Amino acid sequence: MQKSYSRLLGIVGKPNTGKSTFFSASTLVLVEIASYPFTTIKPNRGIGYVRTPCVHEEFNVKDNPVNSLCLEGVRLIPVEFIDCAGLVPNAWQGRGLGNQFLDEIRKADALIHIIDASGGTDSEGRLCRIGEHDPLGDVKFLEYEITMWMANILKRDWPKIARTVESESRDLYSMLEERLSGLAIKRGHIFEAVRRAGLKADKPTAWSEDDYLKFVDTLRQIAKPMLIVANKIDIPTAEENLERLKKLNYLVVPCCSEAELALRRAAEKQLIDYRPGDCNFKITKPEKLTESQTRALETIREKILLKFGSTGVQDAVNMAFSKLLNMITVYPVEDLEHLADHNGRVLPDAYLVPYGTTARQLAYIIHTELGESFIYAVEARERKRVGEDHILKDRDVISIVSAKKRA
Ligand SMILES: Nc1nc2c(ncn2[C@@H]2O[C@H](COP(=O)(O)OP(=O)(O)OP(=O)(O)O)[C@@H](O)[C@H]2O)c(=O)[nH]1
Ligand SMILES: [Mg+2]
Repeated sequence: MQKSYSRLLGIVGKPNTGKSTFFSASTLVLVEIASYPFTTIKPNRGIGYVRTPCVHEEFNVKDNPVNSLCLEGVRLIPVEFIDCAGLVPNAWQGRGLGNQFLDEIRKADALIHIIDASGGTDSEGRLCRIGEHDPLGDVKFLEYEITMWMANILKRDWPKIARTVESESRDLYSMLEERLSGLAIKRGHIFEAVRRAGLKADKPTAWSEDDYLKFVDTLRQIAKPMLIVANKIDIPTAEENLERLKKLNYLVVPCCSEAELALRRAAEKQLIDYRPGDCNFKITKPEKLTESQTRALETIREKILLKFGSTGVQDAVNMAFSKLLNMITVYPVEDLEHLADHNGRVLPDAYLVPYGTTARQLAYIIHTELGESFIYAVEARERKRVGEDHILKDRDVISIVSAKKRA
């Protein structure tokens, strides 16, 4: 399986909303889960999967996955997750686990904000009467904390950067990219943030305090795109809040992390047939389940799967990749005839790449040498020869022809 994962997803939110439950359900890493705040104090890291229909059925071949898994037609591509400690108001100033928490999301490419949609935990994550807390406030709170944290990181150097841009005619984007490189923030993110905030990149000393904050807030939205998981959807008060959350400017996924965790664990023990994200499951070993386990599974089927179509965990992960990061799946192969690598393994790898990736860029992602010696590529579906600038489509199977005769 590949060692470096293309993207890191941060699982964030206030304490006690189900972040570790969501993480464990996605990765099957055993972590501490409990109904009080700050159960997690050190971040957990693990490997989960993006789910996509595998192309092997369409091409009518049997595959031998190497960098990913294929479960009966479902290709699971590994991605890395980080389960963060809970964040409380004014964390950016160091409250709670404050800056320590925030530092954990430095490397995250996208954020999954786990919300207790039932309104059963207050703004600090303490249990309260179900429905008492308004989860809409949790959205604004997290936006504010992350923006202020970023603004604070940059604040000390900002006056100097702004002056240098003007006095030495330096490029603001490059200077900021260098300063923010540890936060997985790229030049393109900065360029877009300045543009969207309607500011002038060559006159940063003229930016007001409000302009500066507007820029950082826009940069957060671009560089740390976020979706909302309306968790604990099994609790009756959650449904009304779900409808209200949907009116915000976010992708919102109804979710029951606890149900996904139960299903994944049962599937791991081969008690049920269930692939992450399935809309139903089949009990395979009824004799090994206790009466209460069977009842719990049937409740999940009836109250979650049949009602919402899935538990929501896998949908959230998939959406983070397809909608927040605009990523597609491509299958590079060496031997076009057999859709195989040089060891004869059919459709061995599935790569997640950003939409807009060209054939040559894919070659570089596979191997620098392959990128350098690229001649042309062949798209397997239509058996069409394509040039270096050809933009790849989702589920493309592509063979790269290079001067080095690799791939
Ligand atoms: N009803 C219900 N409870 C859930 C769900 N997901 C998690 N919980 C419960 O919520 C509580 C908190 O879960 P954790 O996963 O520890 O929450 P956390 O956000 O990681 O908490 P901290 O690490 O303290 O920030 C536990 O009692 C979980 O069993 C869900 O989908 N439905
Ligand atoms: Mg936790």
